[in-house]
Amino acid sequence: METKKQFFLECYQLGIIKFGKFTLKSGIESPFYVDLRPLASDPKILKHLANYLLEMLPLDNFDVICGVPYAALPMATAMSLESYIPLIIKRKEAKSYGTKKLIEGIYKKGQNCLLVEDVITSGKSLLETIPEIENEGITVSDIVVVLDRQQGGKEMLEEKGYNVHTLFNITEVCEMLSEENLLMDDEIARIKDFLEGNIVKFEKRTRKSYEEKNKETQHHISQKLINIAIAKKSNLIASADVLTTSELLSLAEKVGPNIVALKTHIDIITDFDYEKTIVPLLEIAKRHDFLLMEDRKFADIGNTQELQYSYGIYRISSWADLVTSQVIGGYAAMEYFLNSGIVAILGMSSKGTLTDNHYRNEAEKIAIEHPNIIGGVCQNEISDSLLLFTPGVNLATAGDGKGQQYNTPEHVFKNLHSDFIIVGRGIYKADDAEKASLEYKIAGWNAYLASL
Ligand code: 5BU
Repeated sequence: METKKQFFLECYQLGIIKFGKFTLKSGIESPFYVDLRPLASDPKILKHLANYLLEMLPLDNFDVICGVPYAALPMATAMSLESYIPLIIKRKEAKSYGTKKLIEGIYKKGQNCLLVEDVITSGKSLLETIPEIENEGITVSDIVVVLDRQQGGKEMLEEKGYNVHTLFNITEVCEMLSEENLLMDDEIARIKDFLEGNIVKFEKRTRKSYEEKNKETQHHISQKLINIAIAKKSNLIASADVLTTSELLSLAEKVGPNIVALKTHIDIITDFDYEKTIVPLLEIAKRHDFLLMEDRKFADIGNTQELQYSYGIYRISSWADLVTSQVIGGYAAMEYFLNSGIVAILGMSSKGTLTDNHYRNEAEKIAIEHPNIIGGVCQNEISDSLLLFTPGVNLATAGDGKGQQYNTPEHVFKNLHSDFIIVGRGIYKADDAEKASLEYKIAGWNAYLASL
């Protein structure tokens, strides 16, 4: 059984709430914008929503259900289908011909109506709708609302004697999104300010372009990577999580023209052989002009990491332009990756990751200070003195059923100021990996340009 939070996160994936700067009907500037209409386009979600709403209500009290037009109409319909409480329809404007009725459907005077609304703000539109129903001799005792923007509407209607039931409010929404690293602390602070009635300051957060980052970085690998990005108009790193040398080489050949780097987990290659795996891979990388990034995620003391980096069958230091490393071993443990640029793991994309705010901040301090570290992997915005690499990007799906949580290129470039997206299954599992890599390349580049 899914929790209310899981349900909300599914709804969120449909794009029902956006954060940024929005001018409301009233002219006021709001740090968030809600539109629940997309929920009606997902039948499973709409059905679940109807049941969540019905669960909160004393159903025996209602003879009819009515939705406030338009957004709540499909919700009210779904609730009627799930509960067998008959639906009546309220028009936005009375017909200018025929019956001139405002309320359509079968009802009798004296019946009690459950009113359904998608979002409640000041409560003004509900206050206009209620008399139109009551004028037909129907009473309204209860109002059920999907999302309360917490701007006084609920309290105002309760004072007038209506029972107002709300499924979510904006404070809960912020908490749920923050727990999932989907909302940054400064945005939450701005929303809190807004709800307290203060004028919200929208300082313009700007991001650095590749050219600006190139000028500032000292590390030759960052420069190389950025130069390839600019030349190819690509910020795509394909993650080659395949199991054989032939799959690896074939994927590299197909996606090569569209990527800045190929990310490997070299220890999953079952038939690894330096001569047959690495030598041809280096040739393909050179020919298509991309770098090799070994996602080894080192996590030991410096001495062990040094050995793991250069010895054993993989001899990573001899071929990887970039390596990923945890910074759990501390600053000194980062000294020994001399041939590669280090990408530090600051925050992870998996559900329930332990990389909380405190960990991320401490790890980021090391990443900023250490000359061998060129950037970080993170699901949050990080210092713009680092390059930000963001995995967990997929155009088609929100998760993999194994804890991976996906974002879109738009989100990671605009909100996190990412520099590079890392895409695995979105590309290597596609029927046509070459075509998919081109799609991600274009989507990533356009999202980068739009974020400037
Ligand atoms: P996917 O198929 O696009 O989900 O693959 C993502 C790749 O990025 C995969 O190789 C992971 O090991 C890697 N990854 C990640 O998904 N999330 C993280 O936080 C980190 C790495 Br760190």
